[in-house]
Amino acid sequence: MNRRQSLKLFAGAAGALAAESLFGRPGALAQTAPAQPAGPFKLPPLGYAYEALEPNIDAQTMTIHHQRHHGAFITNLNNLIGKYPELAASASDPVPLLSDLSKVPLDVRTGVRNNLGGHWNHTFFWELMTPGGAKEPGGELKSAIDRDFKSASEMMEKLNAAGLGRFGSGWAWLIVTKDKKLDVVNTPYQDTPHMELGGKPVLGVDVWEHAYYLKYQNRRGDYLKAWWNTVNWDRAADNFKKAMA
Ligand code: MN3
Repeated sequence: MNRRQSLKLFAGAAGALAAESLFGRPGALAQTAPAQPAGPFKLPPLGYAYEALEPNIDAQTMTIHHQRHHGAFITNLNNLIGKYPELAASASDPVPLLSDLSKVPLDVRTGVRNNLGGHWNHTFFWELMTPGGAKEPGGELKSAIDRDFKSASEMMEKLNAAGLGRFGSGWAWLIVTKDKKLDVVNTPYQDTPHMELGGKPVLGVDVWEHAYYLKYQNRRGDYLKAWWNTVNWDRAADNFKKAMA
């Protein structure tokens, strides 16, 4: 073995050790991912690899966020069906129930709000991100952003401010309001814009600490800036079109 080969071998061993310290042992995270629970609610696939959004969002954060956090909403929803069987109808489309939570019996309403909201929010969020997407909005969405915010960069600053301004856990959104204008809002916990606001989301970003803490720690603003590099503007344009229909 020459020096170059031995250095390579060493780098590989160090990498394996680093992975081991992060995950306990190599592959442990995948092996201990919670089993898919039985029931109508399913964890939707990401549509890209856990590392695909690096360096903006790291693979470990994506893995835990998708498998554990989103996975927990799925488990909880399938468990809630025992107490509230009508909930099964929301597996194919959660929006009607999210838009009118008063239909949900009081003893399960908070559970439905948090878990169905969380399921909807995260599904929306995964689909809104992509590796190597367009860098800015186009078409009708761009015209509407220019009309309601002057420019995409002003809208992005407002959305960053809404994310930073959400005390504790929640989400920041670009929505189409009931009067078909674009607006930036934030919501607490797993509330969706369909709830009290009656808004239809075009963009949404998770500002719970679990979405960024491993890489950014307390620097939520840095996470928000980096997050824009992951936005799937084609998906945002589709969201806008549906919201305006
Ligand atoms: Mn989350």
